[in-house]
Amino acid sequence: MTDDLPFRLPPVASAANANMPADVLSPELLASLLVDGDEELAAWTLRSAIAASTRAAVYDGILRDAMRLVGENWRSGRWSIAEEHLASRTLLAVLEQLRPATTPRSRIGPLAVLAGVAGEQHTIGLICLEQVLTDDGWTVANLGADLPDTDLAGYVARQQVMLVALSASEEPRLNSLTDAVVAVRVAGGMRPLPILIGGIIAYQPGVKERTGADGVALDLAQALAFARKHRPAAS
Ligand code: B12
Repeated sequence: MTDDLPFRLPPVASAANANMPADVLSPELLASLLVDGDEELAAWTLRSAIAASTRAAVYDGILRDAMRLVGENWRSGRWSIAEEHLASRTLLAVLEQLRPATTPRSRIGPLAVLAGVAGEQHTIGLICLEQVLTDDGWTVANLGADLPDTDLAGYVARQQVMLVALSASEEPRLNSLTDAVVAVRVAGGMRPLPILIGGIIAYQPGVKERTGADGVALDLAQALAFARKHRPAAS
């Protein structure tokens, strides 16, 4: 009997998804789906949540909370690195399924470059940001984890970049972050290139001043607001 289950199973007819209540998904349920490697059900529930809200709200909310639970269980020793890796791997596959459809608009929007600074391995937040900016009409080049500042600078110098978003987590990455900001400034030359910082390091007081960036975002909603504020007017 399905009533005994702690959650509802996906409807057989996909049209029924539109009627799914938004409160079906909890961070606990999502974390358990991810750690079980249940890509299909996790993707279905997240897709339904996005349909009932916005992508940024779902990623800033239930998705982040679910991964916080994964982190807490990992740190407390309840789950091992194996469980954390499976949850992260499943989430990466789910996010691939949830990618916004590519449209002609997404190829001609202003270019935003995203990167994890040298030494940084957390990439899930960057992928979430990539999708939110793509939905908002940006063309996004997500350069991924652990990008040396010289390579970032070379890319910025070669492309018509309109926004740079850099990510880092731990305090030891502060120097890499500052190096990356300086490298982007030099590569941008006379162009006023807005630089945004995100990731867990964004919670450190004074990180904007210490790195010389233009903005710091604690979540995707703030990142989107920064991107919109600095978006070049359509010519
Ligand atoms: C998954 C994970 C990993 C995976 C990452 C896999 C991957 N491909 O990304 C792996 C195993 C690689 C990893 C490694 C490590 N991790 Co880790 N990890 C996590 C975990 C469990 C989830 C992170 C995540 O993806 N969350 C989901 C996303 C959606 O949420 P988010 O990261 O919070 O991002 C939100 C915002 O910050 C923002 N955002 C995120 N990125 C960006 C970027 C930009 C530019 C902008 C604008 C916004 C933005 O949008 C998101 C949505 O709101 C967290 C636990 C936690 N509390 O978050 C620990 C955590 C981040 N890790 C931590 C640590 C300590 C490590 C290691 C040092 C562990 C170790 N001893 O090796 C290494 C460091 C590796 C490195 N050199 O970078 C600590 C960091 C503590 C700190 N900052 O002081 C945490 C908090 C765990 C903990 N409680 O201790 N980790």
